[in-house]
Amino acid sequence: MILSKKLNALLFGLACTSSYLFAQDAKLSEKIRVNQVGYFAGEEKTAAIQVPLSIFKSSKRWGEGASFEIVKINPKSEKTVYSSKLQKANYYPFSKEAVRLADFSEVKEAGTYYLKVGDERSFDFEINNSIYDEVSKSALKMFYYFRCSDEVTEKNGGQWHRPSGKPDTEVYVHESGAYTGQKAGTKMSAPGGWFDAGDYNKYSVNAGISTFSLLALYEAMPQAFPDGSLDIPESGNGVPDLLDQAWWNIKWFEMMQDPTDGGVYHKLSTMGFAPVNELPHQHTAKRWMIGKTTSATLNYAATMAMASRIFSKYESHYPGFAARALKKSKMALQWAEKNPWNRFVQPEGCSTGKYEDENYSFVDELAWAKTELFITSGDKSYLEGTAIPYLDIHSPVWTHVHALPYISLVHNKDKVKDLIDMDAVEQRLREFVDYLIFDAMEATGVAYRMGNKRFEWGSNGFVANQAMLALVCYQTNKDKKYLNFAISHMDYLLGKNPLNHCFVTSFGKKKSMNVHNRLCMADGIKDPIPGILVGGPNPWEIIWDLGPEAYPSVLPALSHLDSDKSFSTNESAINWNAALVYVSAYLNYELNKSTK
Ligand code: 9MR
Repeated sequence: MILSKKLNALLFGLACTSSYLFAQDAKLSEKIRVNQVGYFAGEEKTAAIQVPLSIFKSSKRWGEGASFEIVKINPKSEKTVYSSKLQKANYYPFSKEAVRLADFSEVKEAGTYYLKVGDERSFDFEINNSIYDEVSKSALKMFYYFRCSDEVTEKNGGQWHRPSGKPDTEVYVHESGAYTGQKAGTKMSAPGGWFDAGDYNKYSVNAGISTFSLLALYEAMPQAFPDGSLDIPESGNGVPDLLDQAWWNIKWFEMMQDPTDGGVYHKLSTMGFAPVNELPHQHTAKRWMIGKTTSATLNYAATMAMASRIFSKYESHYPGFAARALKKSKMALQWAEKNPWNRFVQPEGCSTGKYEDENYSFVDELAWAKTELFITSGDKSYLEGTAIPYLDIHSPVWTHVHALPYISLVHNKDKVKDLIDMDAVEQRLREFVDYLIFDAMEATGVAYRMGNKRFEWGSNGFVANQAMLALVCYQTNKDKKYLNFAISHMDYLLGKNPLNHCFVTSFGKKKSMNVHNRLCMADGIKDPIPGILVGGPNPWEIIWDLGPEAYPSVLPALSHLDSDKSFSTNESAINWNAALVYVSAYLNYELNKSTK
């Protein structure tokens, strides 16, 4: 027994040494960028290889090129299973680099691989049929760790368990939100919800769009996260875990409405941010209902109308909710119609997030609210004055919710197709995404096959949201270009990017370790909460945190630092994660149906 143990250890040692030796043949290169999690066996697979800019001065850009190899790592050996030429070089203006893509879509066998160019190699990556199983689960589980007014148990949360904090059973209406309805000082109770981002406050407009993305996934793919799939306290309650997660926010959001007049408070917040070394239960500052805005109220009307139709399927679990939510949605719409231009003004003495809407119109929020009410009620008159299906589309973000009504219409096509011109709805959405695809395949983003040009706060959120739009287009006609666009955007988030960095915590090889998030900064645990998508490169506000000198580069796609002090590039936020959940889960389920 002892001998065989020793023998095993020896053999194991030899095996490790030999694969180590193999790996040493080629040295790891920052210039070879792959999706560090991996690729779907049957789908497009590309890696990006940075080459000298001088390539554009030589004929090499168009002609002869270096070749690459895909090496399969077996337990005791490594073998080149595929080789081909790199594609012609393209210029990526956002990082000022020349990039050649390696297409190895033909490699379809499950396994662990790396990509080799000359004597340089990439990180290892996997190829299999359910490559986003773990990423999608972690991205959704993140919402459990972010729960306000709840403990994270050791059973469900492992090493990230923590006591309950911020009960929010005593919240006071601030004078900034008291110009209609309830008086300043009124005591309200609004427990639950998610901490918005790196801070412990709850902001209505961001809560709404995040809830939307999760519920939209449910409407697109109700089977994606069945009951028991996530290991959360509600697992086993007979409701899909996806809805359990959304519910935690919805039950709080419901309480953000002034019951006397239907207006919705803009945020539930302390007056200042909590110190970064305090967990929720350690920070007990007074909580306020601050501001009452048209954007928050319309966002609420939309979210409640959508939640009403979805949770009506689970009436026995949430008795009365569906009818109540629809009523509250209508009340909210009425308030907003009477108060069509109430913008958020940060009150004096308050320094928490503004989610301000001063430069934007509410045309999109109105269209979203009315369209959700139309879908839920079947009353076509709600569409009047919304410009749907001819409303302009933008990449979804809390200031721009134009695309959301289109998404819900596509997801509810069967229910509404006799009442609205669905061809026009789908065409409008596809036209917008086709433009993003043009950018990704033929214009500025061609080097990385990236449609996103918006390197601003939460750039990774734009990448994920654009991928979500593409997947909704895919549902309209099953055109593979939409699927490929989403896959390529996931590749970007998981490592195939100019920083060679994986932006989702606990995944990849060059990992995000130091996310700007108080839960992670104050818990004394080295590893961050898993499944967090960090904000991403953003050159504009780095001056607010560490300053430009601290960053490796101030070029748009390179202005990112894995530092917990870099809140402008390395924070978490529920809206970015919710889109990641949609995209990773949709792809995983769609491409892996047969094995579920
Ligand atoms: O998402 C917001 C971004 O668009 C703004 O530029 C930025 C600065 O005002 O604020 C972001 O939102 C933050 C909010 O204000 C407070 N909680 C953290 C949010 C995400 O970074």
